[in-house]
Amino acid sequence: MLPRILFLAALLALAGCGEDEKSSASREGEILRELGARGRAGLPQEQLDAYAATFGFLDADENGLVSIEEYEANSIFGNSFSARGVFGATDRDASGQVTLDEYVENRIITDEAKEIHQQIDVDGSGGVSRDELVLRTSWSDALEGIFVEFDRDGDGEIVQIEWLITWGNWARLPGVGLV
Ligand SMILES: [Ca+2]
Ligand SMILES: [Ca+2]
Ligand SMILES: [Ca+2]
Repeated sequence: MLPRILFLAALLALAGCGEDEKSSASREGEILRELGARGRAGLPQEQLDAYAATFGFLDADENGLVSIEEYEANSIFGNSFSARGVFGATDRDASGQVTLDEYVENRIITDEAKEIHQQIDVDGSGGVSRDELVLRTSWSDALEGIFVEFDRDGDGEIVQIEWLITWGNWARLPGVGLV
């Protein structure tokens, strides 16, 4: 029953019409949960505490916010293009500062998404193919519509950054309930 529902929802989304926020969010939530997402509910308190502790380390001047300068100085990415990319993706309201909530939310979503991407990429190519996605899910008709939403450059492999973009957008939709 579920694949049929997902297929119809996928067609609606691709057509870009008739997509009310609530039914759309539950569709994306179903997809992420089928892929194995558990979100905040799947994490022990110690992990959430560890994320908060890392935030405290990044926030060198202890003003409760992480600036790009603090992030570049203290994150594993250093002063790099990657650092600015990750910082921008974490700073959801584009205020130029990352709050504790933004930081923890981003770690919950991206750590889980990376782990699941790695699990699904069974041949270790660095990308998820259609065949690998079939192995993981019960999708049949719905698979193609979902695959193309992840494979943003259309080359037939979902590399980690493509996975994180679509996953991150969906996981944060109101009503999905993962963060
Ligand atoms: Ca600070
Ligand atoms: Ca692969
Ligand atoms: Ca791709």
